[in-house]
Amino acid sequence: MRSNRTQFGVACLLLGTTTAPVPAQVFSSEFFSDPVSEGWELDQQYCDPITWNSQGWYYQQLNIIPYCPGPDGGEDVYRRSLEPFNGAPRFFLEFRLQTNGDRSGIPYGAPAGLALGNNAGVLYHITVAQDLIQLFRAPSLSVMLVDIAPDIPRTYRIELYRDRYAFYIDASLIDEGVPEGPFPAYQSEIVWLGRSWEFPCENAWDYIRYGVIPADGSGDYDSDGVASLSNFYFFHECLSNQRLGINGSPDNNAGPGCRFADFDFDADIDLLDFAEFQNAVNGPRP
Ligand SMILES: [Ca+2]
Ligand SMILES: [Ca+2]
Ligand SMILES: [Ca+2]
Ligand SMILES: [Ca+2]
Repeated sequence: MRSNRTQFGVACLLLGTTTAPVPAQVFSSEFFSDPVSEGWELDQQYCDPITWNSQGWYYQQLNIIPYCPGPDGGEDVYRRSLEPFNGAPRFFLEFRLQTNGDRSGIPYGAPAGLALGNNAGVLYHITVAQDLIQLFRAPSLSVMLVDIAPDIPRTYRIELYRDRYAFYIDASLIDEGVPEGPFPAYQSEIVWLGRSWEFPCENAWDYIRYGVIPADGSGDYDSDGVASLSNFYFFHECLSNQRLGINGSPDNNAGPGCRFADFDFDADIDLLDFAEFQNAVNGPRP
């Protein structure tokens, strides 16, 4: 039988879960500094990749160096464990990337790639060339190839639910289906890389974000239970039409990554949504 003291502790714990802020449920790397400074583990670098940051982008210049060892030419590879998100009932990954790399590298995981995976064989592996995307999920499933127009950055997004996965490029649903298994689960991780194969390439990464999908129309991008000014960075990105591939402004579909900002559920993010976001941040008027 529990002591009164234990019961009191349990009651406090229960009360605490309803009133204390929830930790942020989203990891975001916006590349205002180098990947390691933003929390990534450097996996490996081959053949002297040239890398730099500029105005919130991370660049990888990967060359072909004849005397270089290894089959892969230049490489610049990072990883992170997804253990904190094990069992998340709704999980997203979104990244924004442009490369000038040739599509001939795609069978070899070049010129740019990002993979979610675990030991149980659940895999979402996106390889990006300047004009072609490959999505590979499992040996038993056909490889998906999507042509894209070159020379602009694209936004890639995976959404994972218990019984459904979806893959988006910018605002368009490209593929959906039944997941091969739960994800993230035991020993899941994310790996991303730049790699040159037959040709040199330059990759530019704007951001990599992942975590719990925020509630639609909540303004709460990081799912910590409150819409706050820290969420404004992401709201403004959805509102703005100043960046290629983001469809801000009235009557445009702002894409799945902006559903959290769409307070009136009409797919666009406009000044009406902004007014609602301000109300959410400031709280209800007296
Ligand atoms: Ca950025
Ligand atoms: Ca928040
Ligand atoms: Ca509207
Ligand atoms: Ca709207």
